[in-house]
Amino acid sequence: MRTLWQHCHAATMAQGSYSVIEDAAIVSNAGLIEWIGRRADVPALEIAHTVDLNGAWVTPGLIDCHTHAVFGGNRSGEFEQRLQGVSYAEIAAQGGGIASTVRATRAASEDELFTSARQRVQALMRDGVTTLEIKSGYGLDLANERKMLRVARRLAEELPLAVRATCLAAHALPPEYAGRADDYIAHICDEMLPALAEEGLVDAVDAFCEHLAFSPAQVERVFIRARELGLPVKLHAEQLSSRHGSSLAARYQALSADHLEFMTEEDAVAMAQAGTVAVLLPGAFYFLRETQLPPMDALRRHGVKIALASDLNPGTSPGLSLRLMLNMGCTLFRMTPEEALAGVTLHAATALGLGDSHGSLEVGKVADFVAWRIARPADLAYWLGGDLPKRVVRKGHEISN
Ligand code: DI6
Ligand code: FE
Repeated sequence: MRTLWQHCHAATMAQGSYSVIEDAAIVSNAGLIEWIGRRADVPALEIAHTVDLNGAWVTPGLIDCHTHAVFGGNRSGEFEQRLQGVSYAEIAAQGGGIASTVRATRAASEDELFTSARQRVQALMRDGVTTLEIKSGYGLDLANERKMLRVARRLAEELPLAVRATCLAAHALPPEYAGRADDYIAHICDEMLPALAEEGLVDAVDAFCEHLAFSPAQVERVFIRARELGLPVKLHAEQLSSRHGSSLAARYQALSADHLEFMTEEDAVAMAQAGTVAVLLPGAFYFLRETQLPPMDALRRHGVKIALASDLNPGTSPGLSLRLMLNMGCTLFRMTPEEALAGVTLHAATALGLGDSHGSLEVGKVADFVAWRIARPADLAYWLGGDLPKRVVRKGHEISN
């Protein structure tokens, strides 16, 4: 059943630039984009429905390529502590931080996690998000990591959006392994990853490479196992210090390395050569009141693809708006609105291994798009969040929002 969407302008984001088509039309068929171009050039096809978009700007559906949307509890109490001068690292050392969310997540049932995550995911969807990544990493044992990943799968079944599930078992050391980080890494490699992969719960494998988490050597063991299992890898790297995790990620053809405030020029070269996407997370930078900026010039100079994401998590980025991240990417990291939009469309798709099917308005890609009632594409990065009038189309069907 073909639908013709017309009376719109399209920012197609092909090749990661606006690539505007004025007075555009889109033909969707069987969930895919069958044709896109100028309205005057629509081919003679049998059309079942015609939709008038009233002059809207159409962009690809937004993609949030880095979230920890499934978790128990929240950490607003730690937020208050941090505002009184206690650092994130100090809170972690006192048993708070990630460990406190692990306790709350382990204590929650799968249904409770599903219900709280659905609310947060629906908030992101109100910004036009049609594809989302969700990481585990607050269970830190087989049963609880499985519980989180099952919630991620269930969200995709019950909501009109695509979800990629990433296993982040190497997020933090669980208390039962205190002082035995290498043993925990062995447990991840020998027990957790094979079981979770076998159950079809894992689309990619991530780790946290940092002094307060895991060393590059430990991360590498996880990467080797992931690759043996046929799973792509990603990495939280260079968030609080430089450990060249992003170069390590590039050596394993990682889909992305994320955070990256402390990365070096050599890391950027390695990532460019490997095609590893730089996922920047301005919400965490802002919320932790960091001052070290990611090296935007080096990333641009070496042609690293740059994505932007919410990092939605209870500790460092309780961010429920991807459009707010567009603004922060521009204001804090000096991205252009065009770079920012590419960062939540085409480059975000690439960071999830979906670059061939999602992230731009091109023939053959999934018909996920948003028709925004805005004057110019830059409006998407201009407003500080809020609910912009729009219509959201997922796989060729309009969804209510
Ligand atoms: N970096 C982050 O910003 C989050 N995880 C990570 O590796 C923080 C997670 C948390 O504090 O709960
Ligand atoms: Fe994260």
